[in-house]
Amino acid sequence: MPRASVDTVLDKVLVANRGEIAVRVMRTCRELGIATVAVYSELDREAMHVRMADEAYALGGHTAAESYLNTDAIVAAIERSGADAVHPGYGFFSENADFARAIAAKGVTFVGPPPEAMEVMGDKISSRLAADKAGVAGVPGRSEPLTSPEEVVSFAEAHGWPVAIKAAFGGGGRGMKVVRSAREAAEAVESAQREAQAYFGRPEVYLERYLEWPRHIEMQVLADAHGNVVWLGERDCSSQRRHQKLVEESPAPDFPDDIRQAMGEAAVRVSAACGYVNAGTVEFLYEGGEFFFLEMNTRLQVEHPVTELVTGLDLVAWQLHVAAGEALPFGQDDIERRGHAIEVRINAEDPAGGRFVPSPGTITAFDAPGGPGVRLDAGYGAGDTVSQHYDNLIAKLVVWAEDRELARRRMLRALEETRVEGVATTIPAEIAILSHPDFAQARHSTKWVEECLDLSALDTGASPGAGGGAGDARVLREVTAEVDGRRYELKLWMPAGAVPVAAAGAAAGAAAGAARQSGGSRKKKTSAGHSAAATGSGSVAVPMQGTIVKVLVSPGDTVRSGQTLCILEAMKMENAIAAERDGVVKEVRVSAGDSVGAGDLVVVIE
Ligand code: MV4
Repeated sequence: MPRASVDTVLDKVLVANRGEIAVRVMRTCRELGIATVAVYSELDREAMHVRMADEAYALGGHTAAESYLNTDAIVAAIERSGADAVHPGYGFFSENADFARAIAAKGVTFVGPPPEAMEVMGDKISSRLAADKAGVAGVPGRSEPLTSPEEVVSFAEAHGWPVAIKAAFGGGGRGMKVVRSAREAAEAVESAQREAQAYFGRPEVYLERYLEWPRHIEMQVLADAHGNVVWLGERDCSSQRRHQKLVEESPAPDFPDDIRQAMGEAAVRVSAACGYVNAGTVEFLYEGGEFFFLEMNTRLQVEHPVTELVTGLDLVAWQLHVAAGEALPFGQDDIERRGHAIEVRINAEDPAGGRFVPSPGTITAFDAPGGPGVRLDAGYGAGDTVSQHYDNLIAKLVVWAEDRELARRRMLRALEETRVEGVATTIPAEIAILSHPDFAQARHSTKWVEECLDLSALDTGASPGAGGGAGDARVLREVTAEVDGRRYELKLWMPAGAVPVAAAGAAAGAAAGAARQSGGSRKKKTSAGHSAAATGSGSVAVPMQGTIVKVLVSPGDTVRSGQTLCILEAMKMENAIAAERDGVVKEVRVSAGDSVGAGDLVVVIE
């Protein structure tokens, strides 16, 4: 396939992103002979994507808003570097039509779709209508905004309970409410509208029938500016928690080829209907042999390597070729898919007890896995710091093998080779998922991790597990011992006071890193195992850092175990903080708008 001409059109690409995806994009640029430009925040001056780039420009600032979302600073870096294209990665500006227009106005190529396509797909109601016009059905529902709880009831009486209320201008599952009866409708509508306003700046919500046990299957497409659109195969992303994917694979297990073909053709029709150009992903829910359009992601996705390993195509290279105006030199019949690929996300989060609490800090050691069929896309190395200000994805581990079972075993092998110290990671949760018989036999769905997988006994190395009270924080110490000449690796959980700081291992490193990260201002918390669920008393604490968006009780109120006391917005989600026993509210220590840290006491019940 001819692919050498892109470097005559694009000399220099600025990557308006950070972490693993910026590194990923730069690798392909290097292979294509295109110079790379990094941009960086104050916290990322020494980051891997900066080290990797040919040149780099400071954006200033710490938060995303001050740096990677600062249009003026990025435009200034484009001008100073003389870059002739911008690759946005995912997140940040990748689906921002105004940014794409702003740089196009300067004669700079945006490595992404036309802004009009982003706009059609950016809004759930208009994307549903666009898919519908292309002959691709969404989940049965209504393609107009909801105005009253009565509409929920009349829709459910016609189509059956439960019903999903979704943000019209949202995506990714934030703000979705499931309503199971007429009596829940009013509160669900109010809550959905409030979340939609908080997250997306628009309160409009709409209705769909709620599918109880769907799989999330998405189709990769690639479109050029000459009217060619091809589909490259699906990814099954059903293993997720709180709408953050944990494991992705291709092909989807137990997915008949005639449905694959129909889904691929549907994805191509949706893409063509919105004038799409670039790599893109059309998401579907799949249940009972039927698939329904969910949304289209008009960017390169985190999980794109799964498709790369199965098709042998470099999606970033094809994004660049297409952005340079080349026609795709292959058609649908030329695309071959071979074997099975699985990806897991290694996040700096402590999955103990299924809580997935962010674990920012400095990575003190990072041993990468290797061997046959293993690819690691990392954005950090040993010595790098994961900041609480950005996404905490450290790396993606991707494997390929001839079939699913071989790929599953290869992934477990590679995960066991991987060693990350200094921060807690999702690796123990990934191992639990991959080694579970339900996953091995592909009986999982979008709700499986949250409803069926028991992560309560996970050995995350970051806490001593259940039972440790707040007062006896312990730290993990790993020791090698020989008994009769045989080598053993021992894990010891020592009382924190009994271990010298320098030898305290992963947990102490993580805590110290977190404290340094925030300039020492953040209150130091005990281990992640200390949460509302673990206290078992009338003292209700929040499990993670966030903002209180609503307080539902006042002193003197009688409450029952399980009743929601307040709503915490954290990790992009609203979390209900519930009472763990019946009683009377003695004290309410927070009000709406307060920032809280993990372990902060919010309500006292007597
Ligand atoms: C649904 C659904 C069931 N029925 N819509 C969540 C993410 C957002 N993009 C759409 N989501 C869902 N929409 C109807 N009508 C179940 C989900 C869902 C889900 C979808 C994809 C991946 C993971 C998920 C986890 C829980 C719920």
